[in-house]
Amino acid sequence: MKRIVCLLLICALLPCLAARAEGEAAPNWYEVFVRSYRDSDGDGLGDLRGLIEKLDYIRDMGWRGLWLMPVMPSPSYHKYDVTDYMDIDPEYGTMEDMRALVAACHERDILLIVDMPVNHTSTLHPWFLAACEALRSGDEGGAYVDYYSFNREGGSGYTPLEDTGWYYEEQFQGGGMPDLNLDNPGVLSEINGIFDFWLNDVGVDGFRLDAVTSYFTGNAAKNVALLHQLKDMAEALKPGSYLVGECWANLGTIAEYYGSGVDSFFLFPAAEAEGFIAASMRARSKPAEKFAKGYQKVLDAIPDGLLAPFLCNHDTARTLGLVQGRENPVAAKFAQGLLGMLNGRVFTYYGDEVGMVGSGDDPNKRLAMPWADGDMTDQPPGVTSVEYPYPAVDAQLEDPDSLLNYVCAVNEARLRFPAIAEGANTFLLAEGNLCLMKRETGEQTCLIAVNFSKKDAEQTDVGRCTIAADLEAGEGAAALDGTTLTLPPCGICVLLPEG
Ligand SMILES: [Ca+2]
Ligand SMILES: [Ca+2]
Repeated sequence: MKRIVCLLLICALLPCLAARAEGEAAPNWYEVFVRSYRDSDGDGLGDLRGLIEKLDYIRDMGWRGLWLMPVMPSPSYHKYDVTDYMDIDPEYGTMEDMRALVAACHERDILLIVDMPVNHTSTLHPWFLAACEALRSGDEGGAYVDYYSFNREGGSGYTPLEDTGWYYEEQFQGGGMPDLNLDNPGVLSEINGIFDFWLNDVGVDGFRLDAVTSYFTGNAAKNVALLHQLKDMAEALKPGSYLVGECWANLGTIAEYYGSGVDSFFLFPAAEAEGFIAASMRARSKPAEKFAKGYQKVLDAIPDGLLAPFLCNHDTARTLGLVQGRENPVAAKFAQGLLGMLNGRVFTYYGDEVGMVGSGDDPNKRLAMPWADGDMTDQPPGVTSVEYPYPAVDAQLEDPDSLLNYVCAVNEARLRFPAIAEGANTFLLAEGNLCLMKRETGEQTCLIAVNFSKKDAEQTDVGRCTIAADLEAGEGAAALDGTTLTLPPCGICVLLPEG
């Protein structure tokens, strides 16, 4: 009897242990705008319960990490201006729903991080209201006044506080987002309490740190020092928690910010139209060199950091437009394939897997996720363009050649072959249309071959290998004849060397 109980216990524990190791690797991340994702109660607004309904989809697609744009109470639809850092916006649900989401994610080995905008609060945050009240009553030393940066002169980045003669720092002007005074130890102590609440009480696995270059605008050294403190804070509160920062800047600056010890910073040099992925796809000649040069620059600048590559996010134009993929699903797939072959933690913006589009005004970039024809949330306020060039999720799930199933295959390859995400990269070849990369960890070596040509199959000698994953954006399949690999146009293939 005892033995059976023991066995049962071991059986119950084993999946947890195995799952933990897999979850920790989490090479594939998914950014979700809750409001536009899934509505569970029919009010037209996406919510946390709706997101829980879709966790099996997210898991089946191969994502193992989830970044939620802000979920805390806020007067805006996007919620980057917070009024209470320790609650959930009622539009999205309750703290009980949040805890249920954390549990449901962890049951599926999905890590969950929440957006943490601590550069600024809402003008309606009780701290700011108290500070303004104090100033209006002539109490300059009043409670919370030193939580913000007030002056009498105004100047760049300052907004007048009506009827007072005071100005407050507001780097994102017009949004009702006064900057916190991050020099104030009292504010840092509040942040420590907020981190503790989310990491330990709610149980999330880390944070996406919003707008880190605006902590102290124009002072990278101070920003890096503060990020160092925030990383230490998170590590002390919950060892192993994951922090990824939004340092919207050039490669040199991003590399400098890695000095803070924060795990990752979004890799803007890979993203958007001018990033090396879209730029190499557009190149009229030598696309492989262009890609290799762009990527090698990143690897040289950030030799030890955990990269966080992405193509687009809620602030940028969506991928489909970047790569002229509206009428060209091959280009749409190829972009996702190239992204998926990079090192580190790859972030996909929700809806990119079904070819959503959006550019211009922010709400256009945050449209409702199309689950089926007519099955979606309301569109965010202020939308000026609603268009869905590709079929909805349900139709794409049924179509083996869909963009969605291609993204799923890319994610699966990253899960099956950890060397893709974790391995040290060497370019074995980057000539004309062909690129051959080697990825090595202590345990695994794989090769990644890419044909950038839109028209012709290309051949290269890859040594004795087997094809481990064939990610074909277009027609045809990869083929090995001896040591000669033939790749169809826009073909990507993962190979395992023999012996
Ligand atoms: Ca709802
Ligand atoms: Ca600031």
